[in-house]
Amino acid sequence: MTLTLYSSWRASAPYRVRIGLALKGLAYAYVSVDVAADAQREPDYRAVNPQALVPTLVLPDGRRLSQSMAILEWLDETHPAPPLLPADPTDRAVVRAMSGVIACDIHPVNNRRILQAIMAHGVDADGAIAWQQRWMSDGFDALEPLIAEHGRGYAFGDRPSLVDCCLVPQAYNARRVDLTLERWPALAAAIGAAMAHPAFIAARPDNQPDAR
Ligand SMILES: N[C@@H](CCC(=O)N[C@@H](CS)C(=O)NCC(=O)O)C(=O)O
Repeated sequence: MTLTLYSSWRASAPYRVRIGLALKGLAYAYVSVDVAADAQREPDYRAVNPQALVPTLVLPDGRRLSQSMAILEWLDETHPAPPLLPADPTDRAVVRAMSGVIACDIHPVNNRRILQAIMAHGVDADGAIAWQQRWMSDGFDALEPLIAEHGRGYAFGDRPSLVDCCLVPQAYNARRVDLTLERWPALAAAIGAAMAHPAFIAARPDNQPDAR
């Protein structure tokens, strides 16, 4: 038995985990959940993940892990090389903080169910795009000086870390709402570097079996 990832090609939280799996060189079975059709809310997927969100990683012994950041930390603890977190505790805190700007402060307010909720309260399609651009811009404003300070090729240091696992999928989301990155040169450079890495190429949405 192997690892099984419940994923959806364009969804950024599973994209983070695909990057982590590829960086660790781990093979996995891919199960597609059609988030665009809200298949994550169907009873069969709720039985896998009661929160009705992707990703879920099913371990060879059948245990299920949810929440992309918990999954990435599990991957790093069980397969330490190459590391997703630096060795120094202070550096680790910085990497977690930079990742948290995306995973805790940008992504949750732009998630599908949130967009559906604000549109149900009268926000139109253009308003929903402006909403996403606003929160992404806020987060990128916060990340830019941190990447300028800590990045040496990648977002933190000279090798891919947890930050890049979050940043590249977030950049994919930014493109989907026409948010260009000229205002954030350090961030754009780190994204460019990571996107050329083979693990990030393998994890790309258009390289997934359910891409369309
Ligand atoms: N904090 C969760 C977020 C998971 C999440 O929001 N996944 C999105 C796709 S990126 C989803 O399943 N959205 C479905 C919905 O909003 O109904 C994680 O990091 O895994």
